Amino acid sequence: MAGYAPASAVTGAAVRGAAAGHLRGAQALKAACQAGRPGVQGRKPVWGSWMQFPGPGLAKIVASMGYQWILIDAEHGAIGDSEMHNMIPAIAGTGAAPIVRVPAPELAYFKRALDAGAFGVMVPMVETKEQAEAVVRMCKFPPQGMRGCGSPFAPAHFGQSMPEYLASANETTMVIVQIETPLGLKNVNEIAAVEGIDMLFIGPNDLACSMGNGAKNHMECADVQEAIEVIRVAAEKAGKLSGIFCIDAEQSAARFAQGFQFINIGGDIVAILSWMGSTLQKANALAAA
Ligand code: 3PY
Ligand code: MG
Repeated sequence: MAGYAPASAVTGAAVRGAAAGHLRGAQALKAACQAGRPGVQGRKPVWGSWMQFPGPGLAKIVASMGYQWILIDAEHGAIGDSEMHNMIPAIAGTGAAPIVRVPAPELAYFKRALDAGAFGVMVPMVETKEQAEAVVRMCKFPPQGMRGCGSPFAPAHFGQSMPEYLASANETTMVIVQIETPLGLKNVNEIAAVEGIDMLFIGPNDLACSMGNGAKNHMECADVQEAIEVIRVAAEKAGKLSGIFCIDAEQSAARFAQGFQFINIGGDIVAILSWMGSTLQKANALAAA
C-alpha cells in the first residue's frame, strides 16, 4: 500500500472537491435508513427504484426523479460489467445512492461493483449464517475482510485518496442480503445477527415462488405475508435495517407503515410495460370509439 499511497493521495486531493458528495451520499443513505426505523420520531421512507436496462443516460434520468437509491440489477437485469461501471457515477452524480445487485455471492462480483464506486451491494438468495459471513468478508478490507485494494476508481469517485478510502469504506459500504427462500427464512435470525450485515431485503417474488406460490399473487398468500413479517421482525430485533421490493405506491406505503425503511417502488421495465401497455390500449379504444 505504501508504494502507491503518495500518488493516490494526489489523486484524492485533485478530485476531492468534485466528488466528495459521493462520500457524503453514502453516509447519508445509512443515516436516512436509520432514521426510517420503527420508533424513530418523524420516520420517513427511503424510496428507491430498480434498473434492469443498461445505460448511464437512462440511469441519470431515473435517478434525477428524487429516489434516494437506485438498484443496478446485475442479477436479472440486462446490465453488463462495463455498463454497471458507467451507471454508478451517473446515479451518484444526481445525489441518489447507486446499489448493485450482484448475480451471486462471489468475490469477483463484489470486487467489480465496489471498485466501480457502488455505495452498497445487494446479494440474492442468502440462506445461511456462513454465507452471510462470507459476504461480509468479501465486501470489507482487512482486517475485517479480504477485499483487495488495487482499484483507483472508487477512491476517485468518493473524492478520497486510497488511504482515506481504505479507512472509511468498511463503514460506509452498505451490505444488504436478500432473504427469499424457505432456508433463508429458517435461518433468518442467525443471518441477521452477522456483524457487518446492514440490511435484510425481501425479494417477495422469489420468496413466494420458493414457497410454492409462484403462480399466485403473493400479496394474497397468507403464508408469504407471514414470512415477510417474520423476516422484518428478525432484522428489527437484531438492530438491522429492513427492505422490500414493491411495485406500486400503495404497496410501498403499506410496507413503510408495516415498519420497513428501504423500499423499492417499481422500476424501469415495470414503468415501461405499465405505461406503454395501458396507453396503447387506451389509444386503440379511443380510435375504435
Ligand atoms: C424478488 O422479488 O425475488 C426480488 O429479488 C426483487 O425483485
Ligand atoms: Mg429475487
